[in-house]
Amino acid sequence: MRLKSFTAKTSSEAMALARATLGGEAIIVATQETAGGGVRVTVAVEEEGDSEGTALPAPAGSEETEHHGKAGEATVDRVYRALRSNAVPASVGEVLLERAGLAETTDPLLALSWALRQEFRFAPLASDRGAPRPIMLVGPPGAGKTQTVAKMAARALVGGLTVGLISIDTQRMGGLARLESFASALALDVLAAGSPEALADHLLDTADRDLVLVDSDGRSHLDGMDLADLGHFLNGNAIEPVLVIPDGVDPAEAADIAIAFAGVGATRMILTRADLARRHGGALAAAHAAGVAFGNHSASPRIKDGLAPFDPRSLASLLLSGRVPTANASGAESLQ
Ligand SMILES: Nc1nc2c(ncn2[C@@H]2O[C@H](COP(=O)(O)OP(=O)(O)O)[C@@H](O)[C@H]2O)c(=O)[nH]1
Ligand SMILES: [Mg+2]
Repeated sequence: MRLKSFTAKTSSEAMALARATLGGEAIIVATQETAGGGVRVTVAVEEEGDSEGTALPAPAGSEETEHHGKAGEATVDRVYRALRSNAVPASVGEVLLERAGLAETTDPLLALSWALRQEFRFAPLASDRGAPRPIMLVGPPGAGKTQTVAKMAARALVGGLTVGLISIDTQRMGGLARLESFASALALDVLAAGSPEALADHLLDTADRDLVLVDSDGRSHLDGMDLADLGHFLNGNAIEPVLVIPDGVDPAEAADIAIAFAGVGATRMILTRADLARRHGGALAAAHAAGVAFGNHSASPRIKDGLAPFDPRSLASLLLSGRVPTANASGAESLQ
């Protein structure tokens, strides 16, 4: 048995293409919308029933993909087992497996890196280089937002940058105090902003800093009013909201969280508590469902351990071995 995919504008067109090419024996194993607005149907075919001579040319606007990269069965099987043990949802796993099968390598790490590079965006924050816009860390309560602010501030200071710290977490008991205790260890002040207007004033006060970080109180992804209120603080486009999401969350819930925070403008995410989870499928589900890019990754509560940037290879390593390489290796570059 072998897998083949057919992509067309609609699922019935893709299925008609599959039947026209393969005859009645095609068994549909997955149907999926593609990023370009089309539909991809994956079918399983018996080896004997498949004769290249009978294949019809693909109609205009459709394409047929054969699974015949160098990867081979053992490589695809290793990737399959990694995706399954990470509880990666089937809809995401099928696309990754299909892409891994097309990779021109027999190394599972490189095949999965290649598949991840095709399917996800990677946009790590470089706190040692500053940021053109102030960054607000947003996400559910307890996600690790304050810890992330402290890690980014510490990294920036080590790199010789000037840092501004603001918090809109002014209502909750202890919310501000937690950031203040990190800040005093770094010899920084925290400006408290209880309203969007106060935040706008503090942004003016800190406009000369290389990096301005805004800590926020946790918001519920199930509460539209709470999120709309957060939106007011984001001040149009003036601040970049970055989603902080804990690892090990149920994939469907993680997807809902990411979609909700993408709704207030988050386009990339920082994954925290990776050291406390063995299944990283929630992170993939979140990024895939909401279209947010993989930013950075935290695997320790200690400030000095900082954040590691994500790239396809480090994400593949996390999925295959539970570890992220310490050096920012990017061997995936050697693949096309
Ligand atoms: N083990 C571990 N703990 C973390 C990590 N990031 C954050 N934490 C812990 O998670 C808890 C909540 O973090 P906090 O920054 O206060 O969350 P916030 O409510 O989103 O601001 C704290 O106890 C942190 O020390 C991480 O990467 N690994
Ligand atoms: Mg906090």
